Amino acid sequence: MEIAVISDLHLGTGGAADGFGHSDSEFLKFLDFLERNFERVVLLGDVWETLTGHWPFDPAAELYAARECHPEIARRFERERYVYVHGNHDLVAGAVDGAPDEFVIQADGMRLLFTHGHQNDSLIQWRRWLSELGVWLGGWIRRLGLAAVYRLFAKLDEGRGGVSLDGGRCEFQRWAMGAAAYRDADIVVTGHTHLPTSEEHGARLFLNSGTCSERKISFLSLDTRRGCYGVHASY
Ligand SMILES: [Mn+2]
Repeated sequence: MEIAVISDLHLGTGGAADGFGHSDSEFLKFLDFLERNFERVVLLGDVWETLTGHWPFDPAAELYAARECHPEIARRFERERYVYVHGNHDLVAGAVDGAPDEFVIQADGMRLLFTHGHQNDSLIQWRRWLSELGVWLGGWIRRLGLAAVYRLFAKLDEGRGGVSLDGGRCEFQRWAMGAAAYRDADIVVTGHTHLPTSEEHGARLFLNSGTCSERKISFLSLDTRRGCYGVHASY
């Protein structure tokens, strides 16, 4: 089976707090390319930004507003080819659309686990209101044009998330490999970190789809028949 994976689009309601950074028409051409070349396109979480509204804690309203702001992309994602797994910024899609928080498929003798990866973050798991308040404040910092402050907070949050470019020391990858072992998966595919990655851990493979926000484009190509797993990034 040939599968493409994209994640972390953070499609919002337009304006300065919308981190998507692409024109919808250009992005639709990228989706055309994926649809032409892959049987399935997995949307691996943080597709919609539902945490940075003018008021906090109304993610369902933000989800509808974000879709109204990007109507053609929203319609496109309803096609049968797309599989939607929610993340932490679009957690509400679990309740609204029935999007699962993980998805396992078996193809050509390989077992693949798809999960966004926020489940690894103890702040998101145990103090969700606090992490969501932080994201909401981040939205206002961007609206107020304080880009340097926003970058500083993003950097601090990155350090907190236990993400390292060294796969052997990366806590996020260690968590993902544990999840893969638990699900008996040969390959675990994640998003969340915005770092496109491929790293072998013994007989298992860790993959991260990176991000399609902030004017960046990255995606994974998985060909289970040929055993080819590619990371593609424009940054
Ligand atoms: Mn995330």
